[in-house]
Amino acid sequence: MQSWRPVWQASHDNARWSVFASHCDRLAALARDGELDEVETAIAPLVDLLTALRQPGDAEKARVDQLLPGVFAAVRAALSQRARAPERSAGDDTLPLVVLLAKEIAPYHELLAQMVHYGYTFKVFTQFRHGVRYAVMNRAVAVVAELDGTLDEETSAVVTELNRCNLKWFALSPEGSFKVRLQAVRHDAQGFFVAPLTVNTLVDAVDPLAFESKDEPYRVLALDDSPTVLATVERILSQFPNIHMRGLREPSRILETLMDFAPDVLLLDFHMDGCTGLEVARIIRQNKAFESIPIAYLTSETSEEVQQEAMRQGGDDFLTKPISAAQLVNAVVSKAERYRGLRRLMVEDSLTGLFNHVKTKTLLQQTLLLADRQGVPVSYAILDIDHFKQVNDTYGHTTGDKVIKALARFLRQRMRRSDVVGRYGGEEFVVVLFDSTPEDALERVETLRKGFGGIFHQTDQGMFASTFSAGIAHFPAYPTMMELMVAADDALYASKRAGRNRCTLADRSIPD
Ligand code: GH3
Ligand code: MG
Repeated sequence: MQSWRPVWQASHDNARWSVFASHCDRLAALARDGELDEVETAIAPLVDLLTALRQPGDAEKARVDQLLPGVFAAVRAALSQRARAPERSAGDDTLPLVVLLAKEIAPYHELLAQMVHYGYTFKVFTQFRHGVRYAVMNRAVAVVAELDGTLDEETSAVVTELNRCNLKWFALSPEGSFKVRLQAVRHDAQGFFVAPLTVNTLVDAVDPLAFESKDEPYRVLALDDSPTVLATVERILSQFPNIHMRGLREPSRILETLMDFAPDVLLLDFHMDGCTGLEVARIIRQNKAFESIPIAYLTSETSEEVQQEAMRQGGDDFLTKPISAAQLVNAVVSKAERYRGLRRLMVEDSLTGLFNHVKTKTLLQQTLLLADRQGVPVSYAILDIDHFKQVNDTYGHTTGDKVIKALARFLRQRMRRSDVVGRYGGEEFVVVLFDSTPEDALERVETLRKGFGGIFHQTDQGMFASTFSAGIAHFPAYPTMMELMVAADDALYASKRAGRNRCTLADRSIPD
């Protein structure tokens, strides 16, 4: 405004115009960087006018006079909006980000409110270009782009940019015709939603992207008494960052190394000094813990008969020397993948992917042993959904399952890596908090309880919220696994008796 007054006073003074023009450029750049859409839109015609200005005069002055009030109004509105809580975002910066590019914000208020309960920062942009820039700068886990039933030119440019930046995007369309789905697929859409978009659908789609298990590298143990063979295997496998290899030359150390390194695949020399690979395989298979670890023999043996006998005795594959890189890597990866899948099946609960009952108890026992050795406290909590039978009775079993899955997802997201989260069965969950005092555990479980109660579950018969009750017991106050479990169970029932939707701490104090 200060630079406009001099122009206004002398509308034929080019120097004054150019100071004013530079101020407008600066404001436009600020608006762009600050994603102040309204300001950017308001100032654009002014910048255009000033850029094209050759012989300024009264007509230009009148036009600027017309445009300026709009710019000021937009700046004022943007400033006051900044002062208030942001209207179009939910969540905080540490949570994974999902960006929605939509024509209007209003239809998504509910989604905005809900996504934060599911552990996401969620932002809606009506200016697609700004949304994309925001998504790129903040490494969004996913972008959802609303289509008008077709991919218009602007949306097409936007998703091309997303693809270029390696961001995953989903199409959201009012209709799901083959034609529009085909368009989306051709633009590398990760998925396709037909409006209206519900929080469950969105979360189910983006969860795998946000919580992609950063799988640890496959561990490969190679037992061979020849340093040359070990070096060759190492040279080949070291080119793959997702494979971690360890070499061993002494067969006598196989069991302790298996225990310590826990490989996903064992490469076993067929002929060694002092024993054969077959004998080593039999020793390994006699241990329950290693009865299903994949074994691939490294051998120069080409006799089919010998190979068949080796397979019969617990081998899974033969890699003939000289080892080919492709053959080795294929064998290692395919076997490791299958073995991991198998182990996962054995420890996971199929509905939720959390640890199952047996595995949770094993992990609890291990955690207590470790805590005892290190002298750190452990808290153990049992969570049970309140009136879950009513949920099933009112909304059906499938909705009941969704509530269980929602709680599982919620727990997984909110827990630390060192914590154990398991489903004990039914609507009962367990969390084991390593290095956690009773006060810390109570605070964390209370936060979970309140957060879960804020989630709305959508059904055809409307939305509802669900709660859980919890009981927490503490190690070493309850020094054995049995005592700990019984105490937490009693505390849970105290919560239920006291009216549900609360946490109770088992109250035995810690011995001196
Ligand atoms: P409370 O507040 O006392 O815990 O009451 P509640 O209704 O939650 O407890 P109750 O033990 O009476 O009922 C639990 C119900 O959970 C009964 C069972 O049919 C149901 N259930 C158990 N496992 C599953 C499951 O995997 N999926 C679904 N949908 N329901 C399950
Ligand atoms: Mg229950």
